[in-house]
Amino acid sequence: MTMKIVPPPRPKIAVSMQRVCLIIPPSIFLLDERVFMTLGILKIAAMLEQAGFAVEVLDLSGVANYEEVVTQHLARSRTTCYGLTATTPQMPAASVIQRHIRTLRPDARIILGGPHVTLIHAARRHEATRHLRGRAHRAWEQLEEMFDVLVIGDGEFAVFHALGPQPPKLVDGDNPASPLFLSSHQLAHLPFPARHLVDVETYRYSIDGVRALSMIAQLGCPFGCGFCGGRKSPMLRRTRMREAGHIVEEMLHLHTTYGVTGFMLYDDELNVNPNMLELMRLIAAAQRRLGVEFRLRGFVKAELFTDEQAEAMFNAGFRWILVGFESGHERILATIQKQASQADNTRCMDIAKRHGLKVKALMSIGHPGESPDTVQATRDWLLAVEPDDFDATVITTYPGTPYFDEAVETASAVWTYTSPKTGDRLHSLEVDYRETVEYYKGIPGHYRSYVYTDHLTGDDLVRLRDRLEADVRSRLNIPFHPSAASIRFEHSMGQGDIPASILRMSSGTAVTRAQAG
Ligand code: B12
Repeated sequence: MTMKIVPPPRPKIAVSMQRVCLIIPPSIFLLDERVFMTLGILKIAAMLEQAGFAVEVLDLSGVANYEEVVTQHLARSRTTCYGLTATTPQMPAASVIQRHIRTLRPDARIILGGPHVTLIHAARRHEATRHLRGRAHRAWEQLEEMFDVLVIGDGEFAVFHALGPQPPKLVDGDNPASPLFLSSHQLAHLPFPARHLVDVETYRYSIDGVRALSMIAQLGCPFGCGFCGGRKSPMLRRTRMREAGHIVEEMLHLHTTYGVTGFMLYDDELNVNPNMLELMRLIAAAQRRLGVEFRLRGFVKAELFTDEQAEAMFNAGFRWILVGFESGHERILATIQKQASQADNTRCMDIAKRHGLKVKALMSIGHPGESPDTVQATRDWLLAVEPDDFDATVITTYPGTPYFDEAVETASAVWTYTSPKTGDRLHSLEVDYRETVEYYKGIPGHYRSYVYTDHLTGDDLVRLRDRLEADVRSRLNIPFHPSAASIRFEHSMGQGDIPASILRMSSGTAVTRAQAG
């Protein structure tokens, strides 16, 4: 099947920069950083390439001496514009990179886009509606000091405004009324992420032994879970769907370009898409045409899951699904605003098993009202439904989550969220995102909790999490994930160029391994 991809209209605004270096900061807290590439910034790269820009991508994922790489690059490159992407836990590394650019290239323009800046803005906007000037305002002002332009929300069109001769401090792609906010229709006509600008071979992920690459097929999740970022950010909340044919086209592109037959679909919830069954049918049909078998993995929402969906997913090549059940306790499920009851969750497990789909259950503790009893209930539920794999994390109250946005300061640097459903409380510590790497799913044994409840301290939560994981794994015979396999690059700083595993350029100027010193 070949579907004609209509290029989006070229942006009609004047740009003053023609060379752009896009930077992916490292995520030192992850077990292995070269598992899933950062697709958002590669979508920006694809738009810029299509518009004729010279684009470099500096992929610092897994690069231990990333500061040296940045300084080496700054010493040699003629680029005068740098675009960084960052989630909240990447901000400390992004801050270090920003400082190096500012010091060595005082005239360069530095742009920040991605989830962190988008969510800080959403949190600040919400504070303003509550007539507050609190921690989100403070975090926003820090970002304004550090960066020349802040791009929030969808970046595909917004980036061209950030590159204009006199860019505004804020380019807002997070407003559905703005032409910068993507519609479903536009989404299906944009270029695929410029994966050729990162070293795809160094990203290693497999599904049932089959090498896989990740994709984003749709955007946005309409639900209001208390722990989830972006419930007040249209970019992350409004669903935007690509046509099924366009998604399959991307799979075929990955199959022919990189030889993969595995696909991890990173959409928040595949079954909020009303056309999900059609998508599954098209994926199955594409395999029949090619005479190959695909293996897929993706997320579903428990209470929306049906036998029909499960059957269609199996026929499309899914053997695994991931489900954010979060808790085995009814009151916690209500507090979270998960919309799924324990019965829904159990039913979802049954459906998956009936259709040969293995389930990875995603669980979290540290919700408002969490207590030894509720953690025990989560353990008991897991043992009762017997998922094929699971993880359990301690929750983090990032900006832009209801747990952050709706909290009030109850002691110095302590913020308390009270559930509107149950009145249960969650306390969190104020964090300086420039300095503190705060994450909830990292290397087991390296957790630190920034939250506590009226019943459990932060240390209790970490201890109970560790015990829950060890107990359930041993009883269900689910091994711990191997941890020694991660790739860390230590780029040797000699006379040579930065290797292609770290730096790539558009227009056929990619540095090859052979050229690299
Ligand atoms: C896939 C995914 C992962 C994958 C891969 C991450 C990766 N390397 O990309 C894995 C499993 C590794 C992962 C891990 C984590 N994730 Co995650 N993840 C996602 C998910 C589901 C999709 C990301 C995506 O590709 N989105 C689609 C692209 C198009 O969007 P985008 O990246 O935001 O990029 C757009 C704009 O932001 C903007 N933009 C981005 N960068 C730039 C740069 C410039 C210069 C410009 C102009 C614009 C721009 O333009 C892009 C195109 O529109 C999102 C939720 C979501 N639906 O977005 C969560 C999400 C990004 N993850 C989240 C979290 C919390 C985490 C973890 C911290 C969890 C943990 N371990 O503790 C880690 C952190 C990982 C890291 N490297 O920092 C949060 C981020 C919250 C925050 N405050 O930053 C999100 C938003 C989920 C949520 N709703 O809460 N994650």
